[in-house]
Amino acid sequence: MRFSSIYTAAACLLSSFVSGSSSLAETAVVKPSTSTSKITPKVFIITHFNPEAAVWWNIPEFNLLAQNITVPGFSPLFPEAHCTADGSICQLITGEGEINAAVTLTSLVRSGLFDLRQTYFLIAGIGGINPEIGTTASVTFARFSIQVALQYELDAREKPDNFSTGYFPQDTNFPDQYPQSIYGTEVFEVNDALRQVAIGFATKATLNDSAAAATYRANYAKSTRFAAAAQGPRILACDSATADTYFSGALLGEAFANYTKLVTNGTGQYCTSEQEDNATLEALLRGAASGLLDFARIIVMRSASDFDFPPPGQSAFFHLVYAEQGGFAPAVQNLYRAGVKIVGGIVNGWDATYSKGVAANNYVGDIFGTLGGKPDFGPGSKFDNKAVNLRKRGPGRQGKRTL
Ligand SMILES: *[C@@H]1O[C@H](CO)[C@@H](O)[C@H](O)[C@H]1NC(C)=O
Ligand SMILES: *[C@@H]1O[C@H](CO)[C@@H](O)[C@H](O)[C@H]1NC(C)=O
Ligand SMILES: *[C@@H]1O[C@H](CO)[C@@H](O)[C@H](O)[C@H]1NC(C)=O
Ligand SMILES: *[C@@H]1O[C@H](CO)[C@@H](O)[C@H](O)[C@H]1NC(C)=O
Ligand SMILES: *[C@@H]1O[C@H](CO)[C@@H](O)[C@H](O)[C@H]1NC(C)=O
Ligand SMILES: *[C@H]1O[C@H](CO)[C@@H](O)[C@H](O)[C@H]1NC(C)=O
Repeated sequence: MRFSSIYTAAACLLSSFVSGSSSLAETAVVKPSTSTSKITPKVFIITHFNPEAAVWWNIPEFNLLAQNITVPGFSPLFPEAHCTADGSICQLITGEGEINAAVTLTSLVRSGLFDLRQTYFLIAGIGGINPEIGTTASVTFARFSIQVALQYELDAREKPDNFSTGYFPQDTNFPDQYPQSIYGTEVFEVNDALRQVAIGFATKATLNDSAAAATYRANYAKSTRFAAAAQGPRILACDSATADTYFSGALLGEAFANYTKLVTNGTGQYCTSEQEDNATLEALLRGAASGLLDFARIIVMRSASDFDFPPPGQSAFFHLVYAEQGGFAPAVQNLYRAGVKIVGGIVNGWDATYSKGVAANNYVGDIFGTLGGKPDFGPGSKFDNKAVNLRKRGPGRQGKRTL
C-alpha cells in the first residue's frame, strides 16, 4: 500500500491546490523523500494467476505480503505487486494469456516505482509438458521461448491432403517452411549461463508429487516414445512455447514441436506450453532496450501441470477435458520448491556474485537483434538481413505476398 497511499496523498495535494480547499494539513505528513525512493528488487517473481502466486505466500523463507504496491496498468484482478519489507524480493501476477502478460510487464517496467536495472526476473508458472521430454510435476528451464501459434491456420478439416497440420508459417504455403513474415516476437533467447545457475540451485529442491499424477503418468509407459513421461518428476532444461490457444493432442503437440525446431534453426526443443512467456519477454525486451532492465537476468521456469498430448489409446478430447492427470497441485508446489532455492541462491550470493550479473555465453535477445548482436537461431544470414527489412515494412499483413 505504500505507493498507492502516496499517490492518493499527492492527488489530494494537487486537488487542494486546484480547488483551494484546506486539506494541506493532512497531506503535509507525507515526506517528499519517500515519494521519490524506488523499490530495488534483487529478484522479481512473475506469476500468472492466483494459485501460482499463493504458493509463495506464508512461506518460512520470506514474506512477500509485507508490502502491497498498486501499479497503474496492472490487471484489474491483480492490481498490486507484492514485496518483502526491504523490497529485495517482489512478485506480480500478470493475469493469464499473452495480452495480460505484455500489458502487466510493460506497466511494471514503465511505472517509475521500481529500479529494475539489477533485478533478476524469475518467470514461475505452470505449463503443459511434452511427454516425449518429461512428465508432470517436473520443473523446466527454457533457453528459447517460442510463439508457436503466430502462424496461418486452417481448420484441419479444410487443409490440403499433403499438409501434416492446419498450421503453417506466415507468408508460406506449406508447413515447415521458415516464416517469411516476421513480427519479432517469434523467438526469444535468454541467458544460458544464468539458466545453468538456476538449474544448479533448483536441483537442491525435493520435488513434490501426487499419487494421482503417478497413476496417470504410468499410462505413458505403454510406449517407449514416452519413456520420459512415465518416470518421476525432474528438473529439465528444455524450451517453452507460448500460445493463447490452450492446445492439446498429439498432432498439435507435434506440429508445434516441429515449428519450435524450425524457427530456432534446430536448436530449440519444445517441452512446455504456456500462454504468456513471449509476451512477458517482449515487454521486458523493450524495457531493456530503454535501459530500464537487464535482459540477461531472466529465468524462464515452467513446471508441468498436465501433458500436452494423450497417452497411447486415449482420445485427445478425453485427455484434455475429463482425465484426472493429477499434476496441477504438485506443479504449483514445485514452482515454490525449486524457485525458492533460486531466489535464496541469488539473494544470498548477491554481494559476492549476483549483483554483477551472470555473463552470457550465448546470444541473448529477440529475433531482430534489438539489443545488439546477431541471433544464433534462425537460418543465419538469410534471416539477419531480412528481419530488418521486414521490420521496416510495417506490421502485420500489409507486407504479405509481396516478398
Ligand atoms: C497484502 O495483500 C494481501 C492479500 O493479497 C494481504 O493478505 C496482506 O495482509 C497485505 N499486506 C499488507 C501489508 O497490507
Ligand atoms: C500441396 O497441395 C496443394 C493443394 O493441392 C498444392 O497446391 C501444393 O503444391 C502441394 N504442396 C506440396 C509441397 O506438395
Ligand atoms: C506434496 O505437497 C502436498 C501439499 O503441500 C503435501 O500434502 C504432500 O505431502 C507432498 N507430497 C510429497 C511427496 O512431497
Ligand atoms: C513433424 O515433422 C515430421 C518430420 O518432418 C513430420 O513427419 C510430421 O508429419 C510433422 N508433424 C506434424 C503434426 O506436422
Ligand atoms: C543454422 O543451421 C545451419 C546448419 O544446420 C548453420 O550452418 C547455420 O549457421 C545456422 N544459423 C545460425 C544463425 O545459427
Ligand atoms: C516465446 O518465447 C519462447 C521462449 O520462452 C521462444 O522460444 C519463442 O520464440 C517466443 N515466441 C515469440 C513469438 O516470441
